[in-house]
Amino acid sequence: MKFNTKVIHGGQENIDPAYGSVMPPIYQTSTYSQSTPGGHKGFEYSRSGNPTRSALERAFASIENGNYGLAFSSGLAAIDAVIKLLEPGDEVISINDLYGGSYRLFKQVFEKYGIKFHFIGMENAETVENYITPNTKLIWTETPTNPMLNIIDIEAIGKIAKAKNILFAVDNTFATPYLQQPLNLGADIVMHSATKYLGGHSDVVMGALVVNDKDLADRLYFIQNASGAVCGPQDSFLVLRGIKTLHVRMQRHCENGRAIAEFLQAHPKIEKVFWPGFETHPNHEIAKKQMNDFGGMLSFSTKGNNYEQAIKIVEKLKVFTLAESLGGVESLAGHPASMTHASIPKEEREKTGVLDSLIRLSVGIEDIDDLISDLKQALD
Ligand code: P1T
Repeated sequence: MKFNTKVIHGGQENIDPAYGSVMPPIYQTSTYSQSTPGGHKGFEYSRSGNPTRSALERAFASIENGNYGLAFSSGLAAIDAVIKLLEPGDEVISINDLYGGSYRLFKQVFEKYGIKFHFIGMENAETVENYITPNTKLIWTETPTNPMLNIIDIEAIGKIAKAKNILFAVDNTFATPYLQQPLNLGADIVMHSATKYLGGHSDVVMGALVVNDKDLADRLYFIQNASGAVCGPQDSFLVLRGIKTLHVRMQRHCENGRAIAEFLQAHPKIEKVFWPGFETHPNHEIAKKQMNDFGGMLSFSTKGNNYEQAIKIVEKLKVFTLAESLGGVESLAGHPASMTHASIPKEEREKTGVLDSLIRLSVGIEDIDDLISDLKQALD
């Protein structure tokens, strides 16, 4: 199947042998009857497995071109499961520009358990090699990164990781598998905040992991069940429904994202627009190589690096909603320094460019004229 067919049918064969329903039933049950201990039809308790969640997990695997999918109660719960593969003394090389909540989980939860994190820029893939020690067990990256839209060469880092037998995980939340499929490029683990584009409608919080290796999948399934951060059947249904329109939504997100990036770039009050589609973006060529288009996320700063001015702009927006999160059909604006990335110390976040003047946009799929007029009136 090609991608646009997979989003609708991937992993969904024979979904309801009982009545042939086209969508999987929502199995709103915590447990399953057994004829004798162990005598069940494949499911015994919904933390361990639920048929609606299984349908979604097969869809996750299908769209990322992987063998095994796992669904969690949030994106952070999915990341939590990955880090629980490690042991005290292990080291992780992580991208330094990443979602504030991921940074907080690494620094404030897992460092307590003796796992060491190195936060570094990976725009030049070879930089990673300088931080590898015999204890390095995981390389963690986002691409495009949140919120600076840096592009990391997945294939190049995949080769470095493979040569040293280090696990390589890519948070594919911003790109989605419509734009790039990290497992095809050498990643071992793909992670999603499915809350975002996969769900697509800002009505559910969920996380996903997809892997190819059976042993790795078994270890993650063990953690998923042992730690228990699973999602419910109703939410599984919503994300399955969201995935069915991922390709058409992404197409429009990309079109609108491009038009807004170009509008902002030409605006006299704007200092800089961060969007991988510009030829002047430092890793534009890598973005072109590994992505099918450039997505609907962008960030920009206004001239003068003025906190009050940035706040005034986001308050004035009317079609764009000022809110955390991204990837829904509606356009959202955020102020990373005080919202999504407030858990990263100011000194650390400013090193990666998350200044007080930075505004992040999740460009939705509304009419482009309304979106541009809205930005224009707010900037004026
Ligand atoms: O919010 P949750 O579903 O737990 O996912 C966390 C997460 C992980 N990775 C990336 C790249 C993310 O953007 C997120 C969540 N991000 C936001 C809420 C935000 O507004 O950036």
